[in-house]
Amino acid sequence: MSKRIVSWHANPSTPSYVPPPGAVDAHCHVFGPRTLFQFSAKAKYLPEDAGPELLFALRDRLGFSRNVIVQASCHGTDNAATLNAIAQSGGRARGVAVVDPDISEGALEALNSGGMRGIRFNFLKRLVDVTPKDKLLEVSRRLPAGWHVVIYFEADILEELRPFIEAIPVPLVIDHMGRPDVTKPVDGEEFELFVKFMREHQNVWSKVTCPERLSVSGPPALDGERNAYRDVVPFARRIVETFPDRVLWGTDWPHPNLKGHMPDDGLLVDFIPHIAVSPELQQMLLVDNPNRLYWPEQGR
Ligand code: 0GY
Repeated sequence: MSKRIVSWHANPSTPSYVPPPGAVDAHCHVFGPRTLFQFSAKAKYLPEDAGPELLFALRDRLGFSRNVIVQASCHGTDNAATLNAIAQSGGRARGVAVVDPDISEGALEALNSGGMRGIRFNFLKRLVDVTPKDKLLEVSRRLPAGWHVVIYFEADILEELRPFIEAIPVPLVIDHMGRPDVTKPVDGEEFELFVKFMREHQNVWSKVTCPERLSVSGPPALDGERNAYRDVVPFARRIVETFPDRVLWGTDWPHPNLKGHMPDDGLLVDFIPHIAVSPELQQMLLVDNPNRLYWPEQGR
C-alpha cells in the first residue's frame, strides 16, 4: 500500500444553496499531516494529507460555521490528528473518536477536554478489523456525560445488530442512513426496516450523508444541472421529513478512499435543499440538531 490516495476535489464549485447562519458540517475527517500524525499500521487505505487548513478553507468556502470531525479509520485509535484539528479550530470544531475499548477513564476524560463528544463503532470489514460487541458495549457504558455513539454499518446487517444497538445506553447516530441500497424502492422492505427502527427508538439519529457513496446514478455530467446523486434524494428526504429533529448533514470531506469519482463538495451542498425542502427543515438539519448534540452548553 505505497500509493497515497487523493479522493477529494482540489477546486470544488461554489454552491448555489446558502446554508443558514451557524450551519454545521457534521461529518468530515482529517488525514495527517503525516509528518506529525502517522497513519495506523492497520490502515486499509493510505491517503495523502488532508489537514485542518484545507478543511477550514472548505468550511468557509461552502458557507458553514462549524465542523464535527470524525476520526478516520486510517488513523486507527490514535486520535491525535483529529484532536489537533479541533484544537486549531478556535472552538469551531468538535469530534468523534475511535478508541480501544480498554481505554481508561482518564484517557476518555482527556478526549472530552480535547473536544470529543462521542465514539464511533465501525462494522465495515473493508475498513477495520472486527472488535467483539461485548467490548464495545462495555466502553459505551463508561462514556463521559453527554457523549453518544456513532455507528457505521451496511443495511443488510441492521437486524443482526439490533440487540447490540438496543443495549447501547447513550444516544446513537447512524452513519449514512445505514447505507441503503438505493436501487431498491424507498418504501420497500429494506428501507422500511430502517425507518421502523428509527421510529421505535427515540434516541436514534441518522446522518443523511454520503449520497456520493450511495448513488448509482452518480453526479451529473460536467455540463449538467446542479442536481447530483438524485437517486439518493427520496431516501434522505424521507428520513429528514419523518425525523426532522434527529438528522445531521455533512460533506464527508475528504471522502475517504472513495473510488470512481471525486465529489464536488459544492454539488453536495446543493443536494441539501432537495432533501430538506423548507427553511424550517434546513434550520433543524444544519443548525439546531448538530448544535444540540455537539455544543449543548450553548442551549439550543
Ligand atoms: C465515511 C466513510 C468511509 C470511511 C471512513 O473512517 C473511515 O475511513 O469513515 C467509507 O470508506 O465508507 O464515513 O467517511
